[in-house]
Amino acid sequence: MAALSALPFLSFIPEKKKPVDRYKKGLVLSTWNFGLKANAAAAITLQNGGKAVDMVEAAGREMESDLTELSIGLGGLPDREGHTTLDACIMNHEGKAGSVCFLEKIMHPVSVARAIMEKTPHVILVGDGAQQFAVENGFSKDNYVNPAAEKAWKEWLIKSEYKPVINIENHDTIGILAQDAIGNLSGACTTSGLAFKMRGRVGDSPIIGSGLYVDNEVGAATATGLGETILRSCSSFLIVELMRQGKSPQEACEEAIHRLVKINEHIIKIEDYQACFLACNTNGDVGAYSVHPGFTYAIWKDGKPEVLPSKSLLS
Ligand code: SD4
Repeated sequence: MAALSALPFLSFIPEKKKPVDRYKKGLVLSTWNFGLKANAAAAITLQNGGKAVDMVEAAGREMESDLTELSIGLGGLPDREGHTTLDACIMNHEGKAGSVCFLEKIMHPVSVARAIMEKTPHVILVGDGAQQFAVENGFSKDNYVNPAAEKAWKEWLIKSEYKPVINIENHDTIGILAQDAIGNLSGACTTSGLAFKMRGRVGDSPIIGSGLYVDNEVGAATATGLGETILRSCSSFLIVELMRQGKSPQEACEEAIHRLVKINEHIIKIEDYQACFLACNTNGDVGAYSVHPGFTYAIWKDGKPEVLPSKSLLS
């Protein structure tokens, strides 16, 4: 059959997006040094023909499978009562999103988020309801407790002082952005949230628009750091909107950090929190910026893996 566009009277029908050279090798970005490992999993998925959404899910699962990791998945540091509770989300190139909050005893929250996105009319499921949905959809319950996380919690209980320290393990969510072989974008975020948080606390990471946002016509952004500061400023949505207005990913991340600092000015001292953003646009340009130095991100581009330091507002 002749291609539709070959028929003159139908020539206004847009061509379906085809792989073009610029996208052939794809792009993966992940927060922090450990993103290298996540990016490698996404790259393999791309090479096996996976779409952007498959790439970000594979990257998230890679990190969730590491049970020694103290800030992601079942090995993560617990809340004040000793329970590890997980937050994750995913967003695809069609603007579909799924999110899971306050999930316990399930190994792969990012995949539960994807199942919510694909199988339900909802965006967010939380707590027991999220766990019930997960089990009904074939995820098994897992009672794993990371001995190192349990030990850290017992030590924390001695003083019970809630004081997140910037740039250390309890600040290491993974946010992942990927562009596939046809240029589509997707993103995911997965975390055990802040260590020793109040029971029931949910951070920015699973909240669409705060910890993650993807708009396939513009770009994508993700965040890490003290979730409360990011939640107050809807940062990932803001970054994408700034890019829509013509800013580069770097300019958008910088402006979003300025806005976050201003919004949080009277709430928390700047020396007491870190907030970090990572973004890309549809051309594959990348931006990263944080309040304090110390934020790093992993990039996989043109087949080359690298970890780069982000610029920061303060030195
Ligand atoms: C949260 N934003 O739960 C997450 C924590 C984080 O690096 O990003 N740590 O607030």
